[in-house]
Amino acid sequence: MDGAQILIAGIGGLGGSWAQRAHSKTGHDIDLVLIDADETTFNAPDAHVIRLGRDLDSAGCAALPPLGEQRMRQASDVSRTLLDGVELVILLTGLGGGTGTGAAPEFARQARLSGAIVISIAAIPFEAQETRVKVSKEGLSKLEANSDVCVRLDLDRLAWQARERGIDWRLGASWVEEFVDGLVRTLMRLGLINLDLMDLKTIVGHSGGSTLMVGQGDPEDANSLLEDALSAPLANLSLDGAKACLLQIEGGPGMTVGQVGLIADAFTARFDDNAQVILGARVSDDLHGQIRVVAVVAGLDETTGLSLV
Ligand SMILES: Nc1nc2c(ncn2[C@@H]2O[C@H](COP(=O)(O)OP(=O)(O)OP(=O)(O)O)[C@@H](O)[C@H]2O)c(=O)[nH]1
Ligand SMILES: [Mg+2]
Repeated sequence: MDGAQILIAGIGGLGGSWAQRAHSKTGHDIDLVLIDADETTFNAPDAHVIRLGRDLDSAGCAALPPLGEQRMRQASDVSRTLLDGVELVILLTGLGGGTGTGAAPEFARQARLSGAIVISIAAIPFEAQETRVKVSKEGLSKLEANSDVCVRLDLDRLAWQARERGIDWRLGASWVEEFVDGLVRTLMRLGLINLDLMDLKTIVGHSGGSTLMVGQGDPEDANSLLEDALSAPLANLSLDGAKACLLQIEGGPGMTVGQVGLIADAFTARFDDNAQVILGARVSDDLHGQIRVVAVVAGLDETTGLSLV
């Protein structure tokens, strides 16, 4: 996908900080936009900024999603200019507040309208934050309706994993950075077998739930790689019966066709018998003795695997 235009968008406080971190990891060929009503989010010199509302203060959209949505609509001229020529938007947001919950689905809608594929990564509030969970649900269904792929991140699981590593949960989001980085690399670099945006479009065109996975590990141990990918803090991830998948396998110079085959088998074992799998493989000098797998999985049964309870 040479020369494809990718935009990372961070919406609201949490989404903005994740987007900044993901952007600094992925490098400079990719644009970043931060969207918020809260001025404190905009401390990245290389970012485009969409300010929501005139009277900016640190109150954000005061946990009012309709306000976030309305302000995003009012900014549609600015979005249109920014989205011109963009082929893929990777949208990061935390649901449950006003800005992310209200503005993210509207920005996703605007991005799709301008012809981009939209992959959203949305954090679901901690279970204990009951009001926020309630607020997030409406935003989530709108965001799913307006995205090609919507990945749900479970903050409880993310926090638990961060605690295990002894870091603050907000910093524990290195997982988010790796995830975005893996996805961008998959789409930007040329592989042994070439994957491109049309392949992604084909896969996300399948109806049903969809998600994304990234795993890294020992080339000889396909099952641990799959486990690594499944240990991601995604909400209720299940691959059973998936109907389509874009699978990119990236390894060091010693990677063999046999390893690629075994890994592809492990990742697709629980898919539907007739699943459409598009496989890409590439050799990267920076991966010594390691393999990284990125999978965009679609056509999931929404009622079983991915329901938000
Ligand atoms: N416990 C806790 N949760 C947080 C914190 N910051 C963010 N979150 C979670 O992340 C979600 C989104 O929060 P923000 O990104 O700050 O919200 P926002 O989109 O900026 O919305 P507004 O500020 O209300 O306009 C919340 O619903 C919480 O679940 C925090 O400091 N503590
Ligand atoms: Mg905020």
